[in-house]
Amino acid sequence: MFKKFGYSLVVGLSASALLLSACGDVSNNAEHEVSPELEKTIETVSAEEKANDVITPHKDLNQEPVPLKMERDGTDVYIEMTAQITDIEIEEGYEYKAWTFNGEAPGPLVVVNEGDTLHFTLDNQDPAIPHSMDFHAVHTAPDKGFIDVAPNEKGTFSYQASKPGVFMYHCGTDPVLSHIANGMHGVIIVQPNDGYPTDDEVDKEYVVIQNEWYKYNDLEDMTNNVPSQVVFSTKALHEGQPNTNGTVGAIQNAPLEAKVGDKVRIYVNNVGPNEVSSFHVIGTIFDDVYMDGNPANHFEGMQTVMLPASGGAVVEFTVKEAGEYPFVTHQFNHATKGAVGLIVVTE
Ligand SMILES: [Cu+2]
Repeated sequence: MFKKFGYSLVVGLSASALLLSACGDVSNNAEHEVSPELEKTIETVSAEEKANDVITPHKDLNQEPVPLKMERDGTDVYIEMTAQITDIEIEEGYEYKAWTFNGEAPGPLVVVNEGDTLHFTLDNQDPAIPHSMDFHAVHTAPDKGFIDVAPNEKGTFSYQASKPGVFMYHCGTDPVLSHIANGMHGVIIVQPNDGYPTDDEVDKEYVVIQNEWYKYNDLEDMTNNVPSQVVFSTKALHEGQPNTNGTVGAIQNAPLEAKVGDKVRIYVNNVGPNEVSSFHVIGTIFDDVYMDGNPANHFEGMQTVMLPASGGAVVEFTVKEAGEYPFVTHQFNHATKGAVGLIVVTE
C-alpha cells in the first residue's frame, strides 16, 4: 500500500533499535504512601538497572487489554481505566512492551459532553511503577487531580469537562516523556453543547491520532533523537468502525471509508510526545476546521492543519470523486516512518 503512494517504508529496525534501556527514575515517587513490600519493588526498579533490558517486573508481563468502563448518571460520568503493560506490535515482527491505558496505545477513546463532571478512577495494574492521568480537557490543581497512583492501587479524581474540544490525555508521572513515549496517551472528545455549525452537513466521522515511537524505554533516545516510527491510529467513534493501535500501516490495513459526495469529519489529535503534525488529506481541501475542536475556532479552506504536540482539531472535507485518498503529516520525514493513512471513497 505504501509503495502505491510512493511512500516506501524506511523504518527497518536494526538490532540496536531493539536494545533496551533502563526505566526512568521513579524514586521521586517515594513520597507516595505504598506498602513496604511495594516500596521494595519500586526500589528494585529505580536501582541501577542494567541498560538494554526490560525492567525486571515487566519481564514476561503482557496484560490482556481491559475494556474501558464508562457509566453515565445525568451529567456525572464515571470512567475507569487501567494502567497496564501490554505488548503492541508497532510494525510487523516488532513487539513493544508498551506502558498503556487499558492495553491500547493510544489508549481508549473517551467521549463526554461539555459540562459533564468526570469521576475518574485509575486502576494501576502495573506491579512496579506508579502512573497517573492528566486530562487536558479539565481544570484541576495538578498536584491534586493528576497525582500518581501506586502500583496495584486505585485512585479516584473528580473534575469538570467545561470546554468542548479534541483533547489529549496522558500519564503525567515523572519522567513524563518516558510514560508518554512508552504508550500512555490518548484522546478525550468533549462534545459541544450546541454542536458544530456544520453538523448537519457531515456524512461520515472518524477519529485519527498521531503518535511517535522511540527505542524501547530509552529516555536518552526519546530526549535527543528522532523517532523510530511516526504512526496514525483510528479509534472507533461509532459501532463497526475500526479501532487500532498506533502501528505502522494501521489505517492502510483498516482504511476509513466514504461515498462520493460525502462530507467527512475527522477528529484528529497529535499526542506526540515531541513532534508537530502537519495534517493533510491528499486530493482535497478542508472546507471547515475547528482548531482544538472548539466551535469558536472556525477556519475555512485550509490545506494543512498544524497540530502542536497535544493539539487537536476537527477537520471536514468533501470527497468528490471515487478513489483512494491518503492522509499524511506533511512533514514527509515522518510520513516515511509510517504516518500515512487511507480513506477509500466508493460510488
Ligand atoms: Cu505512566
